[in-house]
Amino acid sequence: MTFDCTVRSCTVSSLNPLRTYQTMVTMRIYEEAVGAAVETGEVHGEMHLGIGQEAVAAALAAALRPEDAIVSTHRPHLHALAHGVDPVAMLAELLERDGLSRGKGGHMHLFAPERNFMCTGIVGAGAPIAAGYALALRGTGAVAVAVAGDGAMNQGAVLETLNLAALWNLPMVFLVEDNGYGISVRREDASAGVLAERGGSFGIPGATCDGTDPQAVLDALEPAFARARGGEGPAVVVAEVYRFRGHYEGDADQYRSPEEKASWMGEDRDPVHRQRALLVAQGTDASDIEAAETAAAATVGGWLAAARALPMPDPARVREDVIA
Ligand SMILES: Cc1ncc(C[n+]2csc(CCOP(=O)(O)OP(=O)(O)O)c2C)c(N)n1
Repeated sequence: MTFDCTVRSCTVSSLNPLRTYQTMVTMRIYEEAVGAAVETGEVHGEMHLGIGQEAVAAALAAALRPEDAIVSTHRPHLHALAHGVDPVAMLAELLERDGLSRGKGGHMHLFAPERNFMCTGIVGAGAPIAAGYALALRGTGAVAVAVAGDGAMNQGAVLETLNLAALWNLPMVFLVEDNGYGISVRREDASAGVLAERGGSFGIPGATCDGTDPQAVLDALEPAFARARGGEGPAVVVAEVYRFRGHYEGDADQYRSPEEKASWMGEDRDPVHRQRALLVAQGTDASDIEAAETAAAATVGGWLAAARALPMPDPARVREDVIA
């Protein structure tokens, strides 16, 4: 099964606002459902959700082609959905069932080789892996995306990969979701300079965009993807976002003030509400908006039921896929 983020079928650079809204609502409900499963004890262990970062994923869905590769982070679900990774198999994996990684990976080790998708919980480690994909894809017109948080941009692996990507002219896009924090550490206290300029001395161009607006993100991504597809090498795109939940589910989250949270999470800046407001301002029929919301909820409800119907991992298969 794949999640049809129909925003991907756009042939021009402007997103279909209603379809984009439905995609973003679907993504939010998906993450909320996973959060609820953590709360009820259905899921154990750390869980990092992408709630608040839906606009980036929706734009990514529009920019990506099926043959592209993407290596995500410890906050991977929305990027996986954007690249058409099977939403039921992923949910099953998150629910500790026989899912995408046969129950052996969990939420930070999602692998969908048929979609050229994977993620890693080692901060910054996705960049060199994405460079490997890019090396394999070089000359084909396909692109490898390395997703990073603002915190990851200070990791040696990312800085080394920026160098190699420029040196080897790799078709890569470094997509940085700058949510202002690496766990509890503010970007200002950890990062020197401007993140979009990190590749500057290697000759890599960078752009910063409003990560709460899917069209703004796509406007920044498109030239980066076009450059990489055209054999001109890598680019950096930084999307300024806010994570609405703690770093992980259960995080006491006392390092962010109520005022700061309110300034990002109010209806005027919440990406999902913003997209809805855009539809209203454009005169979209209220019944069409409601239909999109109903369809999103029904879709995720169906996925949840399908995932919960899958078996628990078979202990007899525990040694499969393990290489010593
Ligand atoms: C190499 C490494 N160091 C530390 C950690 C622990 N850790 C997990 S997430 C995280 C913060 C990452 O921040 P950022 O890259 O900004 O991503 P965000 O969580 O904000 O999405 C850290 C330090 C890790 N997983 N890997």
